[in-house]
Amino acid sequence: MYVRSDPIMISKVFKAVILGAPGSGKGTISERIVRDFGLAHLASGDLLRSHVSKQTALGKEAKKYIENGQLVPDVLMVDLISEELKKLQGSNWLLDGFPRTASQAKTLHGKQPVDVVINLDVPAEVIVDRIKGRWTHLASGRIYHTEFNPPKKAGIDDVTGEPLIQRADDNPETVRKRLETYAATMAPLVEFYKSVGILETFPGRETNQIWPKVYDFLSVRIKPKTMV
Ligand code: G5P
Ligand code: MG
Repeated sequence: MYVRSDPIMISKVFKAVILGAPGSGKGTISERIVRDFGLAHLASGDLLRSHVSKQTALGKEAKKYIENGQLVPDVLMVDLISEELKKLQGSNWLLDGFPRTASQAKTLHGKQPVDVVINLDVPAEVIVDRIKGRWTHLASGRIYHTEFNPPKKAGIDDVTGEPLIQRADDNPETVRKRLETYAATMAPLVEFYKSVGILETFPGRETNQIWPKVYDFLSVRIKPKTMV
């Protein structure tokens, strides 16, 4: 007698991108996505800051752009992210800060098409105030804010006990330039993902208002680890 075996489970890898202006809450929402959905988180800014801090050749090159509020050239970013994505083969992942231009998005789409693009739409006036209060743990990318989510002890990372830093590009002048750069480059990027049909925009002024909507959106696409 023929006994049917269990159906083969085809486990498809879930790939997501989070877009949004500087300070819109990409890192903050990403931390919650990692916590609740278990995706591996790859933040292009964290990777670059690690290269800058280690003074690698890429770090030395990227520093000039980052500190001027400009984008690091596409070719450097595509190489950096492609290498990192190779390490995540077989895992569900979330890209934060990459792609940043239509050209980066098209290259990524040709190599690793993503399933969803979460676009945070937060007004610029909210952002400028937020960034002033941000403190970062450089090694992990963990983010704090003096009022919104302060560390247990001022200036100290909750998990490692190491000192927190204020990012070199978080001064008001560079933040202004970063917002200008974003305004000049985001439209073709958003249009590209709209044309592919995978862009979902989440407008709002507060992360705590936006997050439940992102959670609901994701939870019909990937099984949550925990309930909100
Ligand atoms: P990054 O590192 O990708 P940005 O500029 O895109 O930098 P950033 O600044 O990291 O984005 P975010 O992640 O969107 O912002 O925001 P966040 O850190 O979660 O939140 C900001 C602060 O607000 C935090 O302190 C948080 O706690 C607080 N906060 C969150 N929600 C709320 C809220 O509801 N209320 C309040 N009061 N506070 C809240 O890129 C850096 C540079 O690297 C280069 C570029 O030079 C870029 O400028 N780069 C690239 N260049 C080319 N191509 C790429 N793909 C590149 N990627 C990076
Ligand atoms: Mg960030």
